[in-house]
Amino acid sequence: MRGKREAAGGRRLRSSAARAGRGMAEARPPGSQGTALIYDEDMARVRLLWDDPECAIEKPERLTSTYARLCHRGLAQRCVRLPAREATEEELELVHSPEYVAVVKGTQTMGKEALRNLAQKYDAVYFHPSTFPCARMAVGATLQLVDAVLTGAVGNGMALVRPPGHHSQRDAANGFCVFNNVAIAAEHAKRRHGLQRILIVDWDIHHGQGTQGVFEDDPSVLYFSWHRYEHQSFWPRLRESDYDVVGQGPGRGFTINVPWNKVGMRNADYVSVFLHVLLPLAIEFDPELVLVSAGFDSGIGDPEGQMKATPECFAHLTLLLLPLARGRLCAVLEGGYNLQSLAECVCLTLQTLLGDPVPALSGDPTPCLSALESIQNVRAAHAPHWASLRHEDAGRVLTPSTWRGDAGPPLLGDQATGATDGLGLNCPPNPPSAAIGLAVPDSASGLNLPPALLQEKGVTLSEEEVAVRARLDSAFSQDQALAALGKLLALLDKIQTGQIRAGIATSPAVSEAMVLALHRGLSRGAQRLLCVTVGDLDIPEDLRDNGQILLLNIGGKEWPEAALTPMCIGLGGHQATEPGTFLLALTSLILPVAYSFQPDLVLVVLGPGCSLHSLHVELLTRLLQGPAGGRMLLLLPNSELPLVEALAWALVGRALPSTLGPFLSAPPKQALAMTRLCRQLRQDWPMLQVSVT
Ligand code: X5A
Ligand code: ZN
Repeated sequence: MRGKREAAGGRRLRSSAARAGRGMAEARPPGSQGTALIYDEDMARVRLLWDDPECAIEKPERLTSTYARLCHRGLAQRCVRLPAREATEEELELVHSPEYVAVVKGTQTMGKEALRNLAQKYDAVYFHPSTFPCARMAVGATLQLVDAVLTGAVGNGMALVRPPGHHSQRDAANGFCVFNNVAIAAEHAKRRHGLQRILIVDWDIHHGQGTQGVFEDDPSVLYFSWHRYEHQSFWPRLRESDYDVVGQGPGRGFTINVPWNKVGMRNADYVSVFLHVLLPLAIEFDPELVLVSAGFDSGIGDPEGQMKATPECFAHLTLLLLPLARGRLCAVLEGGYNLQSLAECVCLTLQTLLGDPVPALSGDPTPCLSALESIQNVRAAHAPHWASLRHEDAGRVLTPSTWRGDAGPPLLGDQATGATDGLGLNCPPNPPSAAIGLAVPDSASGLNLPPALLQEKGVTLSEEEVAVRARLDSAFSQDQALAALGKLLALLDKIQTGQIRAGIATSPAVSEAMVLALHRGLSRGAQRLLCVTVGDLDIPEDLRDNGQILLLNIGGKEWPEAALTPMCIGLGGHQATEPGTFLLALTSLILPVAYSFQPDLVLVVLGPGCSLHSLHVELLTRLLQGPAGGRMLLLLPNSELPLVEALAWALVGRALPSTLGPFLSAPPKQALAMTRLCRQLRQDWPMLQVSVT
């Protein structure tokens, strides 16, 4: 990618300078960032005036019923409410031609027949006398959101808009879209805010061919889209939606297309694509802003998408994007036509932006063959352009990229009605138990901690637990160590009984405390316990391979290969904690294994010799909240008190203090070892799969 990066304007240099003092955005006091919500019922005015079954699904209730659900859940009330505004014609012309803007402007005074005739010049479009003001407001709302995030007024946010935007092109309306809200916002961020790297994540189930076209030769905008494709038989049926279309000229490598060649894709398919395709490239790209073309026709029950990803999947997708760009994420509504599913998916997305814990991801964690085929193909297509994929022997492409005759007809008919009965869409997900528990020495009182933190006083230890005293090092006081253990176990109990969702504990004897916590966790009913250790920490034989504890060590002493089992995985050696190697391990191994295991509790333990960068400890903490639905206990040595502060904020969803860049690739030797390890483990942990072979 080096050549491209330089072509994008020496951004490495400038972006690190920007990091040193970023002005307004940097001045935001920690913890005061909010989540913006932009909604204006004026955008519900545009509606179809004639009979057209294709366009009838894009109706005003999409907006009003979604907003009603956000209010009902109390989510809208927790957001910073920003007014929408109508974009200026100059702003529209950041992407669209003046001639096209004039055409749309002219619809304000047209009668029904003239509107209908104009609509026929485009594919899947309708016009209404309020189309122009509404579409201008959809753009303006998106710009308001981007301005608020880029000036640091808020940390992230969502704009509920109509009409949608991602199919719209310089000179054409298309697929219900009039002006390209997100593309205009990206141009605005470049021109008005001087941004050099913007990531657009288009998780709508249709290909945003409009957005792709605007940025196809632009290396400053990385455009990612997945879409129902079915070998080019699904609308808009374009050759340019396939995985081998990667951008043009200086923009080669900056367009990522993931075609879904079958319907019925599930949570595991979506999360796999994020872990194995989007995240490695996005981390390497190191965006300054993330724009999400947030269409929810990719959610379960949607009549267009016919996919099966549940609403909580969108919480996980959001969680996975939040570490990028210091959390500067703007989600902008695109499609979504099952009113219940749409509203529920929006709730889960907004909840995650607000920092609430994500509910556990349901369903079999095995990606389907068709998804794996797409993953393999898109990784192969992008390997020449991105260092983070280059070490792979992903050279082979499996299926021809164009229309395949044997693909069979798309799934339509009864299943296409989008019934959501019995999908649990009516019952709200478990309300998050907001509390975070803390078990630290009294000397920690000077820390700047988030509010509503529960300070643990401790429990009396059982005799068995007191017996651990025998193992305690005599370098510190026994009373001190026992007090710490008592607090730790009390915290663990509260997590397991659901009184709190996560906790942080320190101990003068981390290794002993960890063993005790593992025993206690199992005895209190944990079925699957994921224990991620960083640094030199050992586990007694009786806790290895007991079928309930999955042990994953990062940066400890290297184990002989024979000591590796699916339940005892070592990424040994100090190299494992170096930035490039760690980030590769996180997306390609740690998270796939964790999501495959579906733990009911995650224990993260930092050993005494932990050399992982504190930013990466924070990152690990945030992302490992995904697999266990937020149930996590962090265990640190007493000497790591400053980290306690950062991790407490990480648990309540505060943005990372800096970006993950500049990108360093893992040394070839480490990358190769990782690939080998993943291959060894992928029979047991299905989310590690990146190919069908
Ligand atoms: C924004 C969006 C879909 C158009 C489908 C036309 N458009 N058949 O989801
Ligand atoms: Zn769509």
